[in-house]
Amino acid sequence: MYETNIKGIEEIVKENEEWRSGCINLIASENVTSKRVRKAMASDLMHRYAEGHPGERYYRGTGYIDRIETGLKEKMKKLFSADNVDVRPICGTNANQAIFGVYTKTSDIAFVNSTPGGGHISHHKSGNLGMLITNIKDLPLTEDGYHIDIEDTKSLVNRIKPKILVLGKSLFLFPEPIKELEDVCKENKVKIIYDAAHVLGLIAGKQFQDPLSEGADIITGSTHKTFFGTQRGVILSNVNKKEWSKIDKGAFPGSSSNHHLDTLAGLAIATNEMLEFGEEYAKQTIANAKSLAVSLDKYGFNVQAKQFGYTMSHQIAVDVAEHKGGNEVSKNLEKNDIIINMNLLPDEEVNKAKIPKGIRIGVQEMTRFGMKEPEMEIIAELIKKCIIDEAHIKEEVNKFRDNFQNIEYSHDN
Ligand code: DSN
Repeated sequence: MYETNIKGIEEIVKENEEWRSGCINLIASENVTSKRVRKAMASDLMHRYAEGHPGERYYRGTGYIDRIETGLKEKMKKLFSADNVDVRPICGTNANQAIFGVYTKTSDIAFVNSTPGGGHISHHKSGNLGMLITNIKDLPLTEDGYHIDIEDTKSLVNRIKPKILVLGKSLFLFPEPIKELEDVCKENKVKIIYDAAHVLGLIAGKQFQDPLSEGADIITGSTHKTFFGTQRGVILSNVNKKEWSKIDKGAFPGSSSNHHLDTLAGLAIATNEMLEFGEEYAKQTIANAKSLAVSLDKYGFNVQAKQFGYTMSHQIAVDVAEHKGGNEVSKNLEKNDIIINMNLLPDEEVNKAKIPKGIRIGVQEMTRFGMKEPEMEIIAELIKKCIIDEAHIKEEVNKFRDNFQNIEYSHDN
């Protein structure tokens, strides 16, 4: 049913807010922002334009925006030990578009993670890389499906000589083999682009790999999954000035015009929060993911990558084929206010995307609400009750979630 009446729309917004506050959200690509970040977004900045760079805009009236953007860039450089940063992409896909446009021309070849292997849509034929080039090859995986096969990749790089190698993905359990592939890429003049959208906050918190120091040429990412928001994109790199000036043009005017100053101010506050609380938050997030994996395994769920300790990130993957697959499981959980997404697993065909056997679970949002290992055990038990016992648990979920309403790792409280 559609709502066109203003009051009706406002009512939907309110209802969504209320409903969400009772849900256990385990979507791996989302997070919540602090009250201070939200306040900065609901300001006059949302009406303004600021193309170009601070101090050299194509618009007048940007003095305050310039101060925010300059400060944000300095903080990002510090957080990621990067000489260059572009905070203007309005999302991760937009950041990827800026980079892909700089480093590829029609006849070039790219290596990426496959969709079942976790690769993001923007890296693929149907996404923005596919709009630039057609020759996109999937990186080979080891038998377990959650790691890139290093030796096979090295020989493919030597033989095929792609222009870019895109690491990082959406189903992202373990660090990528950047160090191991750095030499072969350098010898063959292959640029390593690392899409950190999912793990940006874990990198900022120094609990995941450090892509730039390990040999990646460029990091792209979104700023709202394990990072503290707002929904935007970022590009980070230590390439030389001449190369960076091409990336700069890729970001503007290449892939964006104005860059949404309300979310820019929010991101500036979120970045301060990351500098202050990022390490503690990232540690807890990863500990929570492991704890949830162990508890789900204990209840008999087929949690993936057990032989590798399940995960080193905010995510876990579960094969729920024996429970009617990811589509059914995610729908049943949603009916009980537990929100997750169905997900292809590495050994599935891409045409199964709407009926995959897997689910992907991310604990970063519930961690931000202050949950720790004991709460992960409760969440596992709730999932077990819903999926294995087929019990109605909505009220139990809402009651449990009631105790976790404050945004932690912030100065909200
Ligand atoms: N597709 C999103 C995800 O859920 O991983 C990222 O853009």
